[in-house]
Amino acid sequence: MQPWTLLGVLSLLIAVPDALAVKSHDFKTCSQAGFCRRGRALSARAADAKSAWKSPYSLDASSIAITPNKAVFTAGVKSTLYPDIKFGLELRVHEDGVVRVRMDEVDGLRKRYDEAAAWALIAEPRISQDIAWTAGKKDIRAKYGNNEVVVAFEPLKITLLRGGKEQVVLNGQGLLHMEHFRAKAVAETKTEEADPAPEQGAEDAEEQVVMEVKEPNPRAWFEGDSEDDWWEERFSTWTDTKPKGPESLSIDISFPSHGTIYGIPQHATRLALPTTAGDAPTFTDPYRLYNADVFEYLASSPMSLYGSIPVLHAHSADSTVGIFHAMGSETWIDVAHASNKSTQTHWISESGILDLFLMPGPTPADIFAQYAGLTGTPVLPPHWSLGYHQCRWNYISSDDVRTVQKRFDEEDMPVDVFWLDIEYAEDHKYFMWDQKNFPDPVDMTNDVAALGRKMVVIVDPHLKRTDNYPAFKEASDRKVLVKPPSGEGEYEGWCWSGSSSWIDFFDPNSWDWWMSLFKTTASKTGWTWTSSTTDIHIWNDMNEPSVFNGPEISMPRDNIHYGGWEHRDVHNINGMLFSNLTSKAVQHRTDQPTRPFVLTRSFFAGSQRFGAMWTGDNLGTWEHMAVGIQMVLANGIAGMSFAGSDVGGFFGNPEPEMLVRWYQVGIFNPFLRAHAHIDTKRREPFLLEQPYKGMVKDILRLRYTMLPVWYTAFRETSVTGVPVLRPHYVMFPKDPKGFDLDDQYFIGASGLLVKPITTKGATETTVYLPEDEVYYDYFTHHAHRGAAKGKEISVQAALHQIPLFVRGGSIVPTRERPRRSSPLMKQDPFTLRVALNTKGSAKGEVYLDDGVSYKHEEGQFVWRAFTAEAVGKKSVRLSSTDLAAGRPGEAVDGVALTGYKAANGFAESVRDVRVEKVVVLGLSGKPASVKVEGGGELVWEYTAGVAAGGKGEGAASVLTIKDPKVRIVEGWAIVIQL
Ligand code: NBV
Repeated sequence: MQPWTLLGVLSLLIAVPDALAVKSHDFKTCSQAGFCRRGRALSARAADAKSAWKSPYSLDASSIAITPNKAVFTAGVKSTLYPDIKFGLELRVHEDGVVRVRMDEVDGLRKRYDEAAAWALIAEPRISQDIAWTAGKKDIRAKYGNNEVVVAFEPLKITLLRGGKEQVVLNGQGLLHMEHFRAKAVAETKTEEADPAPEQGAEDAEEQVVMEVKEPNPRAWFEGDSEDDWWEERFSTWTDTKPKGPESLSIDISFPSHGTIYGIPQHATRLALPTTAGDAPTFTDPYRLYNADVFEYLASSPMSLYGSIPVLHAHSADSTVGIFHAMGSETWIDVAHASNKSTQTHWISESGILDLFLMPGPTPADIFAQYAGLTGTPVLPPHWSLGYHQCRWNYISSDDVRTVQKRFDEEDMPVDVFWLDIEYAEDHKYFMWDQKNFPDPVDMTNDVAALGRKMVVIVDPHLKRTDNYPAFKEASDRKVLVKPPSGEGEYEGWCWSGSSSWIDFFDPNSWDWWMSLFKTTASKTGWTWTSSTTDIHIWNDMNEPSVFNGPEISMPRDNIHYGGWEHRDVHNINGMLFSNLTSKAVQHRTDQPTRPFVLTRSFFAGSQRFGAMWTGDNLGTWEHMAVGIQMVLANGIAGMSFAGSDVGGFFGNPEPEMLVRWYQVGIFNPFLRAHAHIDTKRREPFLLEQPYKGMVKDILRLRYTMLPVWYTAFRETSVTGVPVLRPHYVMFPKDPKGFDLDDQYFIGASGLLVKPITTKGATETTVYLPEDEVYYDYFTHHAHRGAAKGKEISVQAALHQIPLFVRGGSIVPTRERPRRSSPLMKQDPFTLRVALNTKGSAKGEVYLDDGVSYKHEEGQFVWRAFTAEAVGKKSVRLSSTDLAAGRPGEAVDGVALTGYKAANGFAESVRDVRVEKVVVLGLSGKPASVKVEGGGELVWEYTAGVAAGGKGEGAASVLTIKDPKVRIVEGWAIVIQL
């Protein structure tokens, strides 16, 4: 091992909780990235010039070509600075109103990377047939619905309007700049000396400069006066050869009617993005999107992290609009507010074409649908993956795994999954078990699976370069490894496995082969993972990719991928392909596909279709606990709902109070996993002293009781794209008081509102109630009343308490029998919490299927609506109806719903599952009788209290119906006579 590698590895292994600090010098700031520096300098010049600034780009009206159906137009674009360079612009409006704007250089010296959309999009979007572009003297425009797109010719400016009001403006500030390809000029310098003697070479001539006579550069006003890092760029000890020269893309995107923006994950910051430019910006650097393995990242920073989704929402009380930029190269985004009602952003990318999707909204829900229409919805995960995952770097042997499982069982703590980090693999050759410590991987997995549990095992993308490692050998033989800048041979870098290479997943020749490795049965054609079982699922880490001896701990940008593209062109997409392929591999390792679980650290637009992500190596600090929530919310609104952060914090040794709070945060993340660095003390929940141990047990059990809520929320997001965790602006888009809220949020459409505590020593907190509605404390049933203009309430939040509320008007299905793992809950009865609203009604739903197969696509599922309605003044009717049957023509994942029927094997398999308890909160008085419609009196109890319909606050009235003898799969009604 080389000395620097050893140092690198050692520094990674040493966690110093007291002096935790990111190694900022490992990563570029904008001023250290040539193209970002150039982009910011451009906006500085524009700002200095104020109104005198004019974009040199204009549309050549004579070149406009409109397709015969009038739906798409193309036109030439020119820059006055480079009259000979041609650009092409194309605009199309999709059926759902999304506007796609593409611009590329035409007949350039080289080709710009134009395939990012191909990796992110699910299909070529359908173009609207109802749109007609009309070209006038100064612009070309198209009206559709309440929207209009106007493309002004000179200077080029593209505006999306709604109801005549500007929503999105491109190049309104004149910062569009597509650096065209050019030949590297031999510096033309004039000297006062005579021309060099003919026998002297050109190179010598360059060196002979005595005094340079500068010619004024007519383009300097726009692009600066020097070839700033055009042809070569250095960072620390690395040199990027930049053979293509400058090719960056700058574009300003303004939202004149929107004062708050969200999205562009992944950054450790607030959900409502703080400013990076303009007056007194919060951050001095732009938000960076360049997938990176940032060691000990800061809890508040615009620095890049492991994944990138170039999606942004701009929001106001009137409307929401969205942007998706299909861009795979490094991108920096400045954010400024011209006023508190408008936002300006400036996107600076290293390479690639302009391929921008304007999502017109006008509500957040519309944007989720529009974005899902482009890149797909989150996957419906295996049900067990919503349970608790126990991870650590590392469980050191198969016996260690067995002991940990035993301890969970002894303490009656639920857990679904045990994880193995990199030390299971011999010499970090993933798939290859370390025989000494894991002599019996299949038996170990079977022991775990005996209780319905699963294992997740890490497979990193760096392949140890040794011929006794089939994954490397076969990849090398197939020539599917990423190439060095020369384009010849195999790129070699350092990672856990020492000298390593990386598969080029852009190469289609790698796909089937990679998928074949995960087969658990032997194959005649190549190596397969026969020492695994179908109860093993996969964790993909280090896929940014992380390269210990590479620039910014990653791959050199001038490395070469399939098709001759440079790594810089595809860097942000690269990690996604690895985990997407792995997900497909796990899905198809059996003849009948089963739902895969793959966790990825790196991700891009489209990753949501394949698996889950986590927020990487967080620190065991309160700040990291808090920002983890904000990061998970931001991922959700960018499509990546299945997200969580390491419970406990990866680095450090959290004290018991922190650990308890972290579990409270974790159970309200879609993905719930505890994880810890190799140098930390063991901290499995059963190791805690009382009362902490009991608290964590209760917290985990709470998560398990709520699995029906989580799964139902996942069903919805897998169809609509509306995130599982819903921030206030998504739920109440018209309430400005909620726009900045990111420490409390709703879970799906369940009506559950949670505010996890992330401060030390807290005993109470405030919770914002956004409407004039009753919110019931989930545990105490205390009825809090909000106000039409919003209201803050104070609530108790001692260590054993979680501020969790049920919004009046919701019915929440839970399963309250403690079990050791989620599959053991399959036949468990349900409890329904009916939280009446001020009008005395409520609704909710539950979705169930077998949780592992794709039979739900054939109609094998149970999907019920629960409704409570006031019937006259004297009774409330609570009923269960079949949502599948009630919505003919609708489809789930493209498959028509068939509802409950005899052939619905899943419904059959749970046909005896009962509702064992119904709790009705907020009734106006003691019932006279409670009966199943057409049946006899039920057993019930009533505690008088505050009624939902009144103005009162305090303990709500509670009706508890015991065992109403109704089944979950069937229609029924319970009538409460008052
Ligand atoms: O594989 C070891 C760790 C893993 O535990 C962690 O979750 C990843 O984010 N991995 C990073 C590599 C090294 C971290 C210092």
